[in-house]
Amino acid sequence: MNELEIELRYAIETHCHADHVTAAWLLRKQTGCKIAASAASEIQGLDLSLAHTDKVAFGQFSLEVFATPGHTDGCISLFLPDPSMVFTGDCLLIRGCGRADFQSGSAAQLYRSITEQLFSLPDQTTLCPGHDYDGRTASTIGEEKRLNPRIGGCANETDLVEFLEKMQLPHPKKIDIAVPANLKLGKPDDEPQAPEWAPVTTTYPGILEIPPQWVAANLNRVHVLDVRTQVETDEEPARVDSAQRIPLDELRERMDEIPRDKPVMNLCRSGRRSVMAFNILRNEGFTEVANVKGGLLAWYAEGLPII
Ligand SMILES: N[C@@H](CCC(=O)N[C@@H](CS)C(=O)NCC(=O)O)C(=O)O
Ligand SMILES: [Fe+2]
Repeated sequence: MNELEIELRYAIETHCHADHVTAAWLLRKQTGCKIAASAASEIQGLDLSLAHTDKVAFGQFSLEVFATPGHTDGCISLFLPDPSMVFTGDCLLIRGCGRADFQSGSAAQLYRSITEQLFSLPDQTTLCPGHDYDGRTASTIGEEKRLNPRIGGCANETDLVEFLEKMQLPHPKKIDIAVPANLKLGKPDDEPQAPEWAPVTTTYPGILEIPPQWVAANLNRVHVLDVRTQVETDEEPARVDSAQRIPLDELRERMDEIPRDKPVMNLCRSGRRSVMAFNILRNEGFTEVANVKGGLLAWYAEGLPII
């Protein structure tokens, strides 16, 4: 999210899930977003309790809350009018629907939520369900009205109620872990600790990154590894004080020369090739290693000291 400069405003739970543990608590810890769900979900520790017809604004958009009970009695769906999209949680799924045989579910209520509320949205509305067990991500309201095998076509309430009763699905494999965890927002029992050796952040591909300003201010605590080529350093001899130089193409052979008593901060011209050095060092068992974000170009741009 940092990379894409996206600010996460809300993590909205459509209901208290029964088959996987929500990431809401970790997302809030990481980003400061607010966690929302319906009051009827009985989830504890919410920043925002939502009710039918509430609106959740973000940027130029606003999500409208629909109470769509049936799978659980706290289920909500979220409707975005333009572009027309609806996030249905486990109420209406792609060619399926939520089951109604646990967590105060009711098949009759589910029928009403789908037919009276979701099916009253425009046919072209994109439907994004909470899960899809076959990897599909979107459908439309019109498609599900026609083709949903449980509630599409001419299905009436009895058809759906009978269908759900007769399915006899096994309980979700993780229900005994997921429901209690989700009632407390997915807060882990053992909280993951931020690394103490440096204020690193993790990029989307899993690279630990460190701002050049922090490295410059903590040079005595870290080992800077400059992996530029010999030609580059001949042409541009300026370097970070105390930096060790090992060109990237010699790194694997010269691993023994890198001290292991301090965190290693990899540096190159632009911060691209030093990512490769990060991966090489990680494979060699270095745990406290990071990539200096933006490399020497960022170092110069920040006016940080060089020799
Ligand atoms: N195979 C899944 C099934 C989970 C399941 O039952 N999911 C619920 C949503 S929490 C459901 O409504 N499923 C509808 C269906 O499978 O048709 C698991 O064990 O985790
Ligand atoms: Fe669910």
